[in-house]
Amino acid sequence: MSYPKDFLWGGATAAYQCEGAWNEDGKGLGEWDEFSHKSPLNLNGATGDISSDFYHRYKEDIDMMVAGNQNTYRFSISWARILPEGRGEVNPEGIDFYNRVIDYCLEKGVVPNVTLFHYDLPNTIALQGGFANRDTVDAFVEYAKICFTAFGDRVRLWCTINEPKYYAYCTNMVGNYPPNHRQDFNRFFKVVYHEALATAKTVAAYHEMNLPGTIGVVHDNSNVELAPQTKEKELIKLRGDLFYNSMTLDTALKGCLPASLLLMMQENGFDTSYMKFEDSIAFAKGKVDWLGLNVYNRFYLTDYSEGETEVFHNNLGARSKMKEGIRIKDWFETTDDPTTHRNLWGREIYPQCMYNTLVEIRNTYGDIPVYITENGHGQYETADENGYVDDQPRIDMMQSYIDQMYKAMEAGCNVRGYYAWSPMDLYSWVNGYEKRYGLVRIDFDNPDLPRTPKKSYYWFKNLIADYFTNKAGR
Ligand code: BGP
Repeated sequence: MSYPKDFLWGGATAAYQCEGAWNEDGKGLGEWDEFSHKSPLNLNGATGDISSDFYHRYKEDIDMMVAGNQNTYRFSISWARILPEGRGEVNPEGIDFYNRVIDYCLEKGVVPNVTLFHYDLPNTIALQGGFANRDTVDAFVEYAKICFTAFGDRVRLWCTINEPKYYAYCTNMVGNYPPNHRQDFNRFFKVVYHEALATAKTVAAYHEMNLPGTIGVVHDNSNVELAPQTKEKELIKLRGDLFYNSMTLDTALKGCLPASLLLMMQENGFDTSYMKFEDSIAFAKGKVDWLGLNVYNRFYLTDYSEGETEVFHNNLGARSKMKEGIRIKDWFETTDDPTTHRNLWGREIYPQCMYNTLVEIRNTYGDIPVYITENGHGQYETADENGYVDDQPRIDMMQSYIDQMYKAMEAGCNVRGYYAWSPMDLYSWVNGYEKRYGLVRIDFDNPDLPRTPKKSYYWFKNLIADYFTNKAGR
């Protein structure tokens, strides 16, 4: 059936970006607390100390989702709220908080989709090297098992790690996320590898516990497409996929690392000594039940031209003309498609990537269930005197991506759900509160943090109603 009756429609958030309560009820320090409080690289000084205050207002926010016809909510657990020191003693108040959120979701008919790690390590773990340190793999599995034991009777959808590659990329290549390493390929690959291993071991541990749910990993969609002028088409496509996709997707979906990735790394002098032969058993045993895709853009590549390796990233929005991309010496470089537009942060808006990636994933990895775990549009916003925002560009953007998702479902892709990033305004990594994504406005200048649905909230509500009236079960 192309359009399932039990399709999930909802929104996604991450703990650091919406909870606030950064030092309440026994929570330990996270790496983002440290970064946002102390780093000169925190460009606008914003923090997640209070953010949307979801910690205290979760009922109001979940009520708003329900009133908007949403039947699922994707959120992440703050590792440092459960284990303030990263390992060892559990914080019972942290467990209580997520119990309250999960129970309230279930009471309201909302399916919780829970991510174990969304960018924010406990600071103690970060200080020991984070995912660049193999010990973090074991620490992560311990933490995951605590969550499975506490919440696994009620949570049916689990995700290990949000965007392992993008997290590794921002922390080690762009350098805009803590610990802010720049163009450190060795650390980049090592972090993605250990995240893949942590995913595999956690998936295996979850399956061994025989709980009544399923577990996946969330990848930042990275389908590689080639500019027509590209000369070495097969090579650039292969290198692009190895760099952006295969450590996460091949390990999670096929249960192994591709040999060509190791050859590419070794031929280019990268360290692979941390990869252990025995890990292949962990990968084989740790295949996920479903794949989450955060769909924003594609990677549009062509042959390497000249110059040193350089990462292009725009954290300044309209204050910069920088277009997002990368040039990797002797490998490939990203390029511009003159027919597409970019958002004010220099990221390409390309709805067709939704269809293209879903079809490519099915062709490469088979009939795996896929959830679109994030899709949304960041923009500057001004509210009218009633706090209302007419965010038509967001509606246009999301509708065009959803149309492409429908097209892929018609073509037989096994899509099971769609999550808007984000159900309400929240903190945007490095861009703070300037860059808005929410379907519901939060006035962060008002200490009461009042919520006001935007135009897109009503559009999404009607779209969901229309799906169940006109599409589901067809
Ligand atoms: C994804 C992250 C989210 C969210 C979104 C928008 O990569 O999973 O956490 O932040 O991107 O990103 P940004 O806020 O940097 O624009």
